[in-house]
Amino acid sequence: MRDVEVIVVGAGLAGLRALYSFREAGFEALVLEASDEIGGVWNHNRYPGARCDVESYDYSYSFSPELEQEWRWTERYPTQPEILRYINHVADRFELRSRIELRARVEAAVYDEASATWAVHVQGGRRFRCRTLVLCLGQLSAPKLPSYPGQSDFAGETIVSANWPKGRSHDFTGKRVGILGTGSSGMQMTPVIAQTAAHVTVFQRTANYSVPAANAPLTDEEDRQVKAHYGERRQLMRNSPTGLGFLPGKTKTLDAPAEEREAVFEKAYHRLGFGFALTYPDILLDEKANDIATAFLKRKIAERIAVPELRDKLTPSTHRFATRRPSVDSGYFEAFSRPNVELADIKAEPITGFTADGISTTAKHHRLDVLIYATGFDALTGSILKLDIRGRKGQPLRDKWREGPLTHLGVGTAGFPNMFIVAGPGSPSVLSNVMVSIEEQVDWFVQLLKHQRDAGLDEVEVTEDAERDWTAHVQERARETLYMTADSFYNGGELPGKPRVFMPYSGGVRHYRRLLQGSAKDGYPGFALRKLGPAAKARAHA
Ligand code: N01
Repeated sequence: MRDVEVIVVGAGLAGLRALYSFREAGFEALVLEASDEIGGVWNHNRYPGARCDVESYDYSYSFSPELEQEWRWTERYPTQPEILRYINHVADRFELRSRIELRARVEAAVYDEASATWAVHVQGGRRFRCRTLVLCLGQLSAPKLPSYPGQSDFAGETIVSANWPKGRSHDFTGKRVGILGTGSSGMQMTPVIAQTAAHVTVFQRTANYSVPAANAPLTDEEDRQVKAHYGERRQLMRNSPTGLGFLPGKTKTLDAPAEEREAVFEKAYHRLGFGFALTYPDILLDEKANDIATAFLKRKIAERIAVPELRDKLTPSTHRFATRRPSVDSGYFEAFSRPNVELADIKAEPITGFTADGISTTAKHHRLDVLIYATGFDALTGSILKLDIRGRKGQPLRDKWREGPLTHLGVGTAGFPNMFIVAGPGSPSVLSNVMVSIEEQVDWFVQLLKHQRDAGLDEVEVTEDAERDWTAHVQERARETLYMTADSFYNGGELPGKPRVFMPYSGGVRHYRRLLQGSAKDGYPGFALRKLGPAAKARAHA
């Protein structure tokens, strides 16, 4: 059993930021990472075309002005390899690697009430003991796969996009490739794979909204401009609802004259990516407002589809714009003009079975050499509940969250003292530029741990009253929006049997930050702060 003050689980963007900040505050922190490389989802999602749909300058750490000035992003939207290079640069630049244990898959964490410490069990038998456990497991990092009858009969190459085999070439020359799933991952990889593959079949269950990325190389002049005003840019991001730096317009959609609205939409569509959803403040709040934005986007999507018979099939019809996560794509709809790209509409013509050489639907048999699952994730709770986490009296977190996640401020849950979650359920997480959310929360945790250290407290634990109220508040805020009108990974709708509750906090990063800061200022209401007796202290140090 090795003793460490703070154990951080996961060496992705959140884990590295946590390690850096805890270390700077004088805590002895150690990161345990299951993989043989750092980077989290950016290490695993090596699929062709993988890139972030948040702009490079904003999808980066703000804690070091020197780092901001030194690093030179090359494109407006960064590719997966570039983000992974950035993450590795940060690890080297701030000498983080000596405090990261790779190939250390945490299987379980058990709270010991007598000593107020966590025992952390790593695959292979190693054990650690820590006072504080920080989960940086990623919000979209537990891949989910479908289970069609006979699926394992397929004898070709099978690839999971979220776990792209390291070193697997992106060249599919001569191959017939099937892509199952049309979320951001499927939409990003389709045009790229189509460039080399002999044939691509895209299996679509639900057509998805997308705004074109308007990606481009970043010029030296742009770089100088951003770096000259980086501080202001960060301030704008932190004070915008989503952390993307876009402020919603003040005029309501229906109050704007139709011509003006069209011009505003047109401009946003060609430049803002996700910002399109914020052109008017009520697009996600009011059905009539949403109808107008949705109609505009449907029209735009149809214009991008050259094959008339495909327009209806590829244009979303089952949900409103932005009630599920839209994509920001580079040439997805245009790819269907290529003679080697085919759409299999598996809602209209469902899959009937898998064979050694492909997938059959009610319409035809699709012969495939390679099948790529781009079928998404068990979002927000999947990565946490994969671990066997046991709190007071041995209560499994899986039992406690059976009806959905319960947290106070998204940072912790009652019965699991000294355990904190970064970018998890109950926080803005997937509804925000997650870099802003990560940094906000990590800084707050550091402040809390310093308070704990200075006051000689052994336990910090969310109270049941606070988590009941916060969880109700998260639902209440979601009910003010249109988010619950569709099944999505925001509300458990992505997985059969998952509790259908809204998981992220939709109140925006700015409001969320005020709540966190208010909590610290007021002495952490909603948290029980305890000193245990000398016996517990002795046990912790035994
Ligand atoms: O996953 P998704 P994703 N049979 O859940 C389909 C982030 N991300 O990996 O809609 C057939 O969006 C499913 O169909 P349906 C980003 O937040 C970011 O694409 O459920 N199909 C859907 O089409 C993104 O939103 C970047 O009917 C099945 C697809 O698989 C999130 O990750 C890049 C199926 C899953 O779409 C997830 O994106 C990539 C089944 N049984 C991803 N089950 C960035 O740019 C599921 N599907 C940062």
